[in-house]
Amino acid sequence: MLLRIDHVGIACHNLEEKIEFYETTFGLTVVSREVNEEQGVKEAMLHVTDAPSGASYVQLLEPLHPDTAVGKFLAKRGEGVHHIGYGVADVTQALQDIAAKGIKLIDERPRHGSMGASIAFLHPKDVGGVLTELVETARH
Ligand code: CMX
Ligand code: CO
Repeated sequence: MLLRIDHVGIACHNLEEKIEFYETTFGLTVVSREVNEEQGVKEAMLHVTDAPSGASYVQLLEPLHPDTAVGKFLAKRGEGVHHIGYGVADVTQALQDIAAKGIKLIDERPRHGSMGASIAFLHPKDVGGVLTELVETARH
């Protein structure tokens, strides 16, 4: 079901500062910057590598307001790894298969994610404390 690690989502207070850190420390390149109002974030995708099943990224996330998923996370836990995003071929099918195993879904249906992807989250309580995102990359 899982094709690759699509991205690791990292919560931060200052997106521009963290982008510069990842660029200068690791030589990563920003390939996309977006504001996603629905998810309550300002975010950047930094390309790490390509693989036969698709690319992998670091996703840097700054909250738009304190009362958002990432804003609450920062207040409670501080900066750090917020979620893991796995690539899947068909996010709707994957959600159905995972729900059938009794795992709690945050999203019953896919939402709009970075770079035109369809995304959906699984609840961390049913995934050993890991907020898990499924990502179906946009077709070109
Ligand atoms: N990883 C692991 N556990 C997390 C978590 C995270 N990122 N965020 C919250 N939790 C845990 C909390 O620690 C808390 O656990 P306890 O009950 O044991 O204290 C519990 O989940 C509830 O936390 P909360 O602060 O009350 O937050 P909410 O229940 O309001 O929301 C969650 C938690 C996961 C449902 C919410 O963050 C969510 O819907 N996330 C999905 C959307 C998202 O994260 N969008 C931003 C990224 C967008 C993108 O990747 O493109
Ligand atoms: Co993500």
